[in-house]
Amino acid sequence: MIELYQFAPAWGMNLSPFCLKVEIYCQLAGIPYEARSTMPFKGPRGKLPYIIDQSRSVPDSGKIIEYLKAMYGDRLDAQLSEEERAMGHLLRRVCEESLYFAIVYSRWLDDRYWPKVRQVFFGSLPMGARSLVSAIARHGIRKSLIGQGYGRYQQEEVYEAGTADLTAIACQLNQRRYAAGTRLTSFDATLYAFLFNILHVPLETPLKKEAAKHPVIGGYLDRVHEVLDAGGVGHAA
Ligand SMILES: N[C@@H](CCC(=O)N[C@@H](CS)C(=O)NCC(=O)O)C(=O)O
Repeated sequence: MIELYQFAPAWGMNLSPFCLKVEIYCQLAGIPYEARSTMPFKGPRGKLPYIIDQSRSVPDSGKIIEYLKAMYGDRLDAQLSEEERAMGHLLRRVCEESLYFAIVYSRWLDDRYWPKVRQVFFGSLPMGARSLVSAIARHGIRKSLIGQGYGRYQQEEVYEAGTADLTAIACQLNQRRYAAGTRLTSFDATLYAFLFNILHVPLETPLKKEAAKHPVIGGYLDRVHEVLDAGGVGHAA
């Protein structure tokens, strides 16, 4: 059984889009796994998720999916045309290389949402440790966002960037049933994980308000959810 190492659930859900992406991929592809809660510093690259399969440790959501395809068959993407693959790739990059950092900003740096986020992530720590550990973690995130770029923006500029990403995603979803076209693929694991983490997390951020303005985004999440409820689309290789 594949062990998937990720953050413990918070608000009853998986608040890490990269970890949720791997869960959704496994569920769509019909690959059994066991979720294990851990902390990033315990992972081979200091980030989550990573998996352990047959004593082998594989970090990074993208590499994990490549590994799973190689080991258990490419159950979702084998039939993709070059054009479909390109569209899926572009949507994935928008989510992972841009939208992700707007989500991180909204949770960790925006003072309107930080108290709620601090409570859910650090609330179980004893009072003294809670302030210190959460301040250190917030400082680390601020530094990484400054390195990435969004940490140097004005607040409204970060949300303008995130809004532009969501508008572009909604426009694409208006033209196709799933990320790459008519079939569910690995790219939907990414798209679902990121959009879910905006629309279903109990923080009324500008990103959530923007996503809610595009019914096509909620409709897409519902469509994928139906397939997940039905047990995914993957068949044993
Ligand atoms: N490229 C990595 C990104 C993973 C990532 O950024 N994970 C975040 C959580 S969503 C993390 O572990 N952050 C902790 C840290 O940077 O200390 C992947 O696709 O798995």
